[in-house]
Amino acid sequence: MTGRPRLAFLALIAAAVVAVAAACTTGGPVSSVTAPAGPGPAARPAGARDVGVQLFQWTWDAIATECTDHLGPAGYGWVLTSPPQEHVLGSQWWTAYQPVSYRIESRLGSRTQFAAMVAACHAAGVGVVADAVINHMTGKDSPGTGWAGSAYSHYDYPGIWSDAAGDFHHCGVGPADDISSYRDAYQVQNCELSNLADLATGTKHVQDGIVAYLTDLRSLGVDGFRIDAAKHIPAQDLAAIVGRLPAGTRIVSEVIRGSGEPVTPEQYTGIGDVLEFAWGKDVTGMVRGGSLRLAAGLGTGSTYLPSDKAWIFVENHDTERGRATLGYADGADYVLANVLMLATGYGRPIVYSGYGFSDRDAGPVQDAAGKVVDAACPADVGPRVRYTDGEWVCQHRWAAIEGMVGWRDAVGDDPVGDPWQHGDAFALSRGTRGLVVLNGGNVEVAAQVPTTLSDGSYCDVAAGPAVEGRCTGDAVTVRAGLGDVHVAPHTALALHVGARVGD
Ligand code: LM2
Ligand code: CA
Repeated sequence: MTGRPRLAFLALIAAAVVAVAAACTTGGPVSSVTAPAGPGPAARPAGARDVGVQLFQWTWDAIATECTDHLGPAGYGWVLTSPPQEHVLGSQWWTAYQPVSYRIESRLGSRTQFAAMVAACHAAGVGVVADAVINHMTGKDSPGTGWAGSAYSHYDYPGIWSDAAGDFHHCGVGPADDISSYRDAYQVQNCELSNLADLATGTKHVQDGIVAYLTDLRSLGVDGFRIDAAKHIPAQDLAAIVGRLPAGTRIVSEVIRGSGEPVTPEQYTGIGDVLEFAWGKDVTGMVRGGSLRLAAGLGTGSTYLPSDKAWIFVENHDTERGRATLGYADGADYVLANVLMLATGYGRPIVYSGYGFSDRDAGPVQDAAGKVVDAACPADVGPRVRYTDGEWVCQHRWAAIEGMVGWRDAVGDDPVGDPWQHGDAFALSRGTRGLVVLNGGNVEVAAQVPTTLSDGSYCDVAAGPAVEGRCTGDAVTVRAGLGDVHVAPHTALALHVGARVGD
């Protein structure tokens, strides 16, 4: 694992914080910046803070508050937002994936709110990655009006794109130009994904428009982009677009690995980082099958993207709806998968945070005008296996997950040590700074686990973070290289140098 990309990202956030400070003194649009609630980025070990959180369908105002009050203090490095551009009307969550224009006006908030959110997150030491929908426009066959009032039809977006200007692909496959085979690279990149008007991303005009949109978001302070549907954009087109963005723009391409498919995640590593979908899929099978130790080794083989290019996740908004990966309804297994993700040395982790739903299409709670209501985490923060429709799950605040984010922050780039196994229990260490013990079995494990942590008393941060030297959960004693641990069935225990009792 290399530390350099993390350091670069950290430097980027630091630069952004300085830029925000400058904007404040000159009376810029970010006057409502609040001071960070926790220690600033400088107080943290260099190279850490690589954990992201996808706050799916959270409004800009709600993200701003969360950055200040929770994400920064907990040690999250960056937040992934839902798409910020104008979109089609409708109550479903996926309206965000049908752009009507590149105005930063959506039911998640206005341009001003978006800029204020970025500023607040930066002030809390949290970077911002926006979901960029640039492969396509709408999938509506009849004309309509977007969220911000822009008129459009399927292949005509006044002032932006039109068929007359040659801005759309028409691949000539089937009656509707839809992708029918993922084994055909031409179709995947030139036909339509679910009827969504496919932009001719190879043309200069289209590239100019997309560069203008992404550059505009960068001017609002955004650090980087998740490139939605990157698999459907030829890598050379995406490279041409990204090559024109301001230096330091963070890119993570969404290229879903599919067996036998000609378009692969590896083809996009020259452009930036790439989401490694195989990790979440594989961890799901291994945790369900009780193979925690195997799961901890994921990524050490050669079938995944190189570690320094890969971003991993247990689930995202699509896999959650496809039920292909573990989710909150899986209870303890889901928590263990998240602990493994945060403990591993492979890739960069993204924690997912969504809302309860019984209908796959159901959007988040909206007011009478269709604006999304600000997220509020339940008083009883979880984990639970049941959430009512629209209730915010707030996985990122669950004790074991939040505690492990702090753990990862503390262990930084320390290497993964030799694994230890004892029945259904399994331990993983990171250098001399952290130890995690997972119990995948049905009985409590009581054991003396070898550790390179120095002698002392440590808080089990999997039960929640340490606050001013006091533990939320139990304290664990380390003496002569052995940790005296008791781990309940299907739970984890985590110790690190930054959470010693009394410090
Ligand atoms: C993605 N990544 O590549 C997003 O992560 C995924 O959530 C998006 O699909 C997809 N690509 C397009 O950006 C979602 C959702 C679809 C939805 C589309 C477009 O999963 O169900 O499609 O957004 O809003 C919907 C309808 C579909 C219809 C389409 C066009 O479900 O039946 O197709 O709109 O009107 C005729
Ligand atoms: Ca395409």
